[in-house]
Formats: sequence, structure tokens, C-alpha cells
Amino acid sequence: MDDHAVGSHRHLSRRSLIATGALAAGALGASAPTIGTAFGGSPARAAAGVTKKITIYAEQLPGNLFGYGLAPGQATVPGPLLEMYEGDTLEITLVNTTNQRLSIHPHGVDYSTESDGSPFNASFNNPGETRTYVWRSHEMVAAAGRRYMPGSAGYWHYHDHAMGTDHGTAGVAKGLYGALIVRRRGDILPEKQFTVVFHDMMINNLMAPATPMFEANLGQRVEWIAIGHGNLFHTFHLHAHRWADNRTGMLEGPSDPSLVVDNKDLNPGSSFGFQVLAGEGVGPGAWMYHCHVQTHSDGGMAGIFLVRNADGSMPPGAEEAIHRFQGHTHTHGS
Ligand SMILES: [Cu+2]
Repeated sequence: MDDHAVGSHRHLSRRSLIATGALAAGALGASAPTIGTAFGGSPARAAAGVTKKITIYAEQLPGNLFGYGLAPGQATVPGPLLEMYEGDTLEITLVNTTNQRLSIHPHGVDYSTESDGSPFNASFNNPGETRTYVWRSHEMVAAAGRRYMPGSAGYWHYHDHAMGTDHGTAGVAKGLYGALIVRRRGDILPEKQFTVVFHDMMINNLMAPATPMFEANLGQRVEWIAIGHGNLFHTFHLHAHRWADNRTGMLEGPSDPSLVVDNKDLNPGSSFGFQVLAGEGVGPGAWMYHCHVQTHSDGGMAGIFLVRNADGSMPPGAEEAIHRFQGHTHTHGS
């Protein structure tokens, strides 16, 4: 994820973070040291407060779709998975190669009205126009007593907010969306990452059996980022795996009270993420992920999580299950 770093500097000093915290807690007169750096010696290797500059190309795709890509001709649905560490700034030069008004609007991070990506704030790209959007992030800040102001860390997402309507309804419908992860230093990094967007009756704008098949080898640490869009309410279910319903999906100790789930609401505009060890406790196989609204799963909102053997070979029964899935007739729910 640092591949795109062009220049880096400390955009926000420790001092200014403290000042920000002091402002937030000012009325209560609390001192406000940041605690985000208390996790020293983390496996995550980014320096504090770097600015990463990337260029994103918005392009029209076959099938009346639109996508974001990190290079010309490489737009995809969903768009590229963007990552940053708390404290980092992402400076995005969005090149609009299309004949449509569009933008890029993030969830979860900090931005000015100029980077809002909404026509409401006159923040969008006209057809053919290039515009820069700046997404900032910050670490958790101690407030009064035992309280903390949340940092930016989370499984977030970004999407168009200008095509078709002032809410980007046409852009979202046509594929202008993607995942955004803000990590806390010390977070465990995954070996594989899957972005799953439940959008109307589709997954990543596809319906079964054309929906994505995600693959991992037994024991690999895989990270799922689930995003909801459109006009329907969904529930995301993953077979044979479970996660803690918190920021990371992992428990922080034996007394961590986080609820452990294998099914979670995934409604328009919401997102969550988690990591699992592929096939942990259940073994390899072709496992299903799907929307658990029955008319939606019947209607094509299902896909395969193929957990291969640790050596990458196919486990018994998996080929047959995949074949069964591909031959399966889905009725279209309304
Ligand atoms: Cu659904």
C-alpha cells in the first residue's frame, strides 16, 4: 500500500495532535495526549503522518458500468482498495475520463468541503476535468476521564456523489464505489483481501453464478471488507467462519465482550470488515457467502469462498460444489 507514496512528510505533528485533542476536551480541561503511538514496535511499518499521493482514473466500462482505477485502462468494479494508517493523508488526483459529472466521496476520514465530492459543496469533476481530493485521518485522542475521541481507523468506503443526481445515485448504480481501510498502527495485516459490495440485487454489480469466487489456502489470514449500496437492505453471511463484531473482527483478550457473529446487517452506505483464518476449525472446501434475505440469495446474491488445501490444491468435493453452484438456477426475487 506504500507503493503509491510519492512524497512524504509529517503533515501533523504530535504537538498539533495534542492541540486538537485539547480543543476537543477543552471544556473539560483535560490534557489530551494521543495514545495511538503507545503501540510501539508494531508489525505495521508505515511512519507516522505520511502524505500519499495517488491518481485515480474514472472510466466508462463495457455494460454501461463506470469504475475507478489506479492507472488508465485499469478501472474495476469495485474500485481499488485504498489503505492508509491513522494520521496519514491521502491526496487523490481524480482524472475524469468520462463525459459525465462525477466525484469521489469517502466515508470515515477527515476532509474539507472542497474535498467533499458533493455538488452541494461544488466539489466534483466536470466531464474531462481533473480535481484533487484530500483525505486526512487522525489517531484516537484521550479526552476527559476514561473517554476517548475516536480515531479514523475502520473499514470504510468511497463512492461517487455527483453522477446522475446530487447524491451520485447513477454513479453508485453503475459501479463507482470501493473500499477504504484506515488501520491503527499495530493492526495485523492480512495475506488476502476481498471487497464485497451488496448493491441492489447484485454483488459487485454481478449476480450468481457470475459473482466473484474468492480464494485462499487453508490457514491464510484473509480480510473481508463488506459494503452496502443501493435501495435494499441486506445481511452478509459467511459460511463456516465467524468474527467479532468490532473494529477488527478479532477479540483482544479472553474477556473481550464483543459479540461473535457470522451474519451482519449490510445496509446502504454502511460497511464493516474483519479477518478470518481461512478454513480454521472447519477445514478447506467450497464455502458460500451470501445475502441472508432469502429472496436476495435466491435471486443471485451468493458467491463462493473457495478454501483450498494448504498447498493450494483442491480439496475433495470442491470442484463438484462449484459446478453445482454454477449450474444452479437462481430465481429473481423482487
Ligand atoms: Cu440482500
